[in-house]
Amino acid sequence: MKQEIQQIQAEAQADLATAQNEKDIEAVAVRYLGRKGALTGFLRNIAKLPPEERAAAGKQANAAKQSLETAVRKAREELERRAPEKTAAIDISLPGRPAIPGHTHPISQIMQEICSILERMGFSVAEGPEVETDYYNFEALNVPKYHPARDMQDTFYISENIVLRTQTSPMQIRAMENQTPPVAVIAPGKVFRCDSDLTHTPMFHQVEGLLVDENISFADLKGTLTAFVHAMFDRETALRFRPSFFPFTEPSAEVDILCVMCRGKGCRVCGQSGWLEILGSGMVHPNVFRSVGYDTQRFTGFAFGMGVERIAMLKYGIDDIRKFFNNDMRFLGQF
Ligand code: 2U9
Repeated sequence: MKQEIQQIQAEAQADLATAQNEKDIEAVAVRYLGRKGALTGFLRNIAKLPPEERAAAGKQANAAKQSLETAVRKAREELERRAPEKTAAIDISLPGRPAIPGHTHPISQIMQEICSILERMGFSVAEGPEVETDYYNFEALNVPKYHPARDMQDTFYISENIVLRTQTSPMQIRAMENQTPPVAVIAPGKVFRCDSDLTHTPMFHQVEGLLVDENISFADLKGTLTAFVHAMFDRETALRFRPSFFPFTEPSAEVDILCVMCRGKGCRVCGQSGWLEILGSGMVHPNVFRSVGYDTQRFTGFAFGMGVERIAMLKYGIDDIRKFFNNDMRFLGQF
């Protein structure tokens, strides 16, 4: 497999080295990177490999793809440098290119949609800084220093006590510090984690929700999230709550929805399980209430958090999170 990728890569480089003109370079790009290209075909077949080989094969094939894309771009630039008049023959009688009007980025669109559903349910939007103190990002959320749960989120440290926020929860801690229950806030925004692959980028977006009042129960959490999922996807989308662990909630649950692609039959997108994980949730841990001085005998609350890119990927059937951030107008223009 490794050899196969190396061989494809070597052949592509050799073809590129002999390319004389724009047409030759284009032919190499199509032969290896096009829809029916050798590398594309290889990437498509990765799903058929045994599960333990997929990650390594995917990583290597993607690296080969990126390096070939760079080589093709460089070859074009080199050609343009050597013979600009050949690649850029200008016909001044041609009409100008139409200006493409910009539009809201798909991630912002989804984030606005999530927020507008939750705002209609009565939540207000909280705001706060992207650079946070260790206290607001971790301590106040029941994640003390050296707690093993810190390993769940690879943190970018600015200094010993200053971090790039790894979740949007600090905004909700501040909201609780500034008001007494009932509290119903959502916290949308950028978060940062040292992580990068097909489904993770070092910066991504979250929307978290928090409801605190007297007599709030897990049933309220289930009802709210069910209504949210039905509005975000459709009323046929079933939910499943799986027990989980987060330091800031107890009990905690991860929420799956019936696969939007196969509706539970099992497909590539849901890894044949029929379900897709879309968010985490739980009842707010009493230690979190203690940090903000709330009476833990009187008040209970639920919280939930979701990754916006993940929701967008599921909604639009996108397999690589990085597509959202490459600024390729052919991709972004579709939304
Ligand atoms: C307060 C107290 C508790 C927010 C929560 C999750 C569970 C969760 C993940 C979803 C995907 C992060 O982006 S992700 O990797 N989030 O699973 N978030 S409960 O809990 C809070 C928030 C605020 C004061």
